Amino acid sequence: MTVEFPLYQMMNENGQLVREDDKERLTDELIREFYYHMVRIRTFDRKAISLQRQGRLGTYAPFEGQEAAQAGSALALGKEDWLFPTYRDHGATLTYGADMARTFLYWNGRVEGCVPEEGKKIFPPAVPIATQLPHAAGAALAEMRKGTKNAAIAYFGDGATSEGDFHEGMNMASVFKVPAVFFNQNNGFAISVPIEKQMNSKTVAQKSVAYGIPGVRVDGNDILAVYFQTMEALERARNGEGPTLIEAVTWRYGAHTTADDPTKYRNQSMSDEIRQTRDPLMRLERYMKNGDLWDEGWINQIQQEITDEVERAIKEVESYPPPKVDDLFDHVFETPTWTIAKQKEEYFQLLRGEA
Ligand SMILES: Cc1ncc(C[n+]2csc(CCOP(=O)(O)OP(=O)(O)O)c2C)c(N)n1
Ligand SMILES: [Mg+2]
Repeated sequence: MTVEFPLYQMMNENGQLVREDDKERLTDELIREFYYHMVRIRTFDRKAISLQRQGRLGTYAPFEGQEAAQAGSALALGKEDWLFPTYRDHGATLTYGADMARTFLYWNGRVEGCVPEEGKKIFPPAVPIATQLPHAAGAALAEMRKGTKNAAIAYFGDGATSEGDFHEGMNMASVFKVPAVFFNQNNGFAISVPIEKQMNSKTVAQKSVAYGIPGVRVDGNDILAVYFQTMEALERARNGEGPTLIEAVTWRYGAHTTADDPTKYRNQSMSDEIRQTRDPLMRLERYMKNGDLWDEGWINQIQQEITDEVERAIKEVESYPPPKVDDLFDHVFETPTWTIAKQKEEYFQLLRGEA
């Protein structure tokens, strides 16, 4: 049986609107906001790789190529919504208001990197694949029971859809009709495993059928499509219509992490080709140029502001007090279990030279 989930686009590769009517939904201000955030997160991402290469940051998971999927979806969120990211979603968390210095600290293994800005409901990145989906379903259920209009969004990759937690989260959310958005970034790979070797379904979006919820397949490099589809999913969530599965079809240009070499499992010429034709920033640039919105002065100004912001964040990170050994043990549970308490005691004995 085939279930068709056509790719939804608002803006084609040449930066032209697919349906002229959509022009009414757009303002120059919104377009500039999209562009600003994509430049900002791309600048962050490139800097993180450079710092890792210089030994100033730990292993890092780049997201270049996925900026439209991340910024577009995060900009659709309301201020009181919950965001459950993975290790590759700093573009989304930064756009949603995560602190940049703390985001760098996360990649230096610092517990401070898991603490969101006051009032921001951003969870620490989930590294165990798909575990954040049941968390998001639970947070959404809690908001529903409290009678708020807040929703939860969970980010996850194509590989995550083969995990039990994906199905458990989707099932729970659909049965209880919770206000959740399951935002999948299909970048074609789970580390070195291409999607065709990982699942038998043609699309991620069609998995929504099994749970009786709306599913949409959007061009994840088209920020307009991502933003408006996420907005609609959030509206359904807030109106009591339950969860939505969004598949944003995208591509990561670089390695899975800085510890990976993608040339071992794929032909990188595909990345070069996508960069030429479907790059999310390039596409919006073409749209802006077509509509006379492109202003070199403004571009240089935001690039300078962003570079300064990134440099300030790095300065802050590098003058941070050193980590405490206690941090290794203290935040696993609210009250440590006896096993953790014992491990901590033994480790301190070792450090004192008593063990
Ligand atoms: C439960 C679990 N199994 C395996 C891993 C190792 N692992 C880390 S990332 C990854 C691939 C995930 O791919 P995908 O969900 O497509 O996300 P992407 O990395 O492409 O953003 C795997 C298998 C893990 N972190 N957690
Ligand atoms: Mg993937």
